[in-house]
Amino acid sequence: MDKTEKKKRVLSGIQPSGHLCISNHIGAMKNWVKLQDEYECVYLIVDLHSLTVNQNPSELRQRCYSYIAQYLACGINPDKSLIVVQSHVPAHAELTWVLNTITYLGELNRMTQFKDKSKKEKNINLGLYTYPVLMASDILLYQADLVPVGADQKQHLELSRDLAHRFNTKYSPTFTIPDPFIPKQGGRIMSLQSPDSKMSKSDDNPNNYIALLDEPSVILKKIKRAVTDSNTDIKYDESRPGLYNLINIYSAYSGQKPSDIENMYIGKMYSDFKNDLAEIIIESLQPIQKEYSKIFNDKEYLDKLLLDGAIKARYIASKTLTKVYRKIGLVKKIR
Ligand code: ATP
Ligand code: LTN
Repeated sequence: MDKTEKKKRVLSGIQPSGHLCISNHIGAMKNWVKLQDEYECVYLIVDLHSLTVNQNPSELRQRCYSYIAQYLACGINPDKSLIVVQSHVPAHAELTWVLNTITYLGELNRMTQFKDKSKKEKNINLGLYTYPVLMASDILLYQADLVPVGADQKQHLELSRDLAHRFNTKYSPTFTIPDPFIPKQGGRIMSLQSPDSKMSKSDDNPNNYIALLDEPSVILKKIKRAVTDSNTDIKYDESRPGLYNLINIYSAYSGQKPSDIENMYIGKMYSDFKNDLAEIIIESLQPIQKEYSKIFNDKEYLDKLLLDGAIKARYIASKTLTKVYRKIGLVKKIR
């Protein structure tokens, strides 16, 4: 890249609900780490989003710190990227209100995540419904060019693009239109016990996911118990969803192609494959867990980092919000 050329911006976020798990890592965070050198990156802990489901206040606060430490342990480098707690930047909520006024009910009614969550949740609140608008505001505030996420966020990102385009057309060019960045393989990691539904960090059954902080013995047990099928050969075949999913996980952590993995296991048994897979996951997560244990208790360091992130993020966000308020006709704030 030409030195005078401005770096493009990457933005992504995860809600602090449940235990960060390998699906979040494979689908999103591994790409976050890779993109840090080429892009200016902003990585959010979207705590306002997490309020759309019931939370225990003290657990939520602890979990936010734990997520920040896990971001760092996974390789997010605070010298290169901003780590920001969404609620530390009021402009997220402010822009959401403006975007609410250009979002159609029909668009939100079509959101599959809302439909899925409202089937499972008793607490179907307005926040859950307008969740995708808050997400659009996260992205558009920072004029993000690229948004690394798992495949489940494609529809939300489409809405962000539509809202940006709608605003730009109604007023004048204001928002960058963001592109999704979804891994070709590993964009949709499935549940270990029910491989027809996606792996989810808030799943009530911990056997369905592997958390980044799971102990080696737990990882081995969960992989051994993972549902496969009654065949005996190791084949990368979408019609065998349990095994297909395990090969995707194997491939993500070993860097080997599914076809090479198939070849390595010709004539071998499921148990051989599963033992190796567990070992590969354990080895990949070990350095993350080691690093995590060093930083998690250093609240002073984490707070300092968050303050730095918040100050820089507020500056970027306020530039966009000021522009938006001017364009829609709000009276300028007297300072
Ligand atoms: P929850 O169960 O709390 O709703 P989740 O596991 O679905 O959580 P999110 O916080 O919604 O995770 O998503 C964090 C990031 O991980 C997003 O980029 C999302 O696309 C990605 N992601 C979530 N689930 C998967 C999955 N099964 N496979 C790949 N990527 C995923
Ligand atoms: N909705 C996302 C989390 C999220 C996000 C964002 C992702 C909130 N704001 C901005 C990318 C960019 C999810 O994964 N459930």
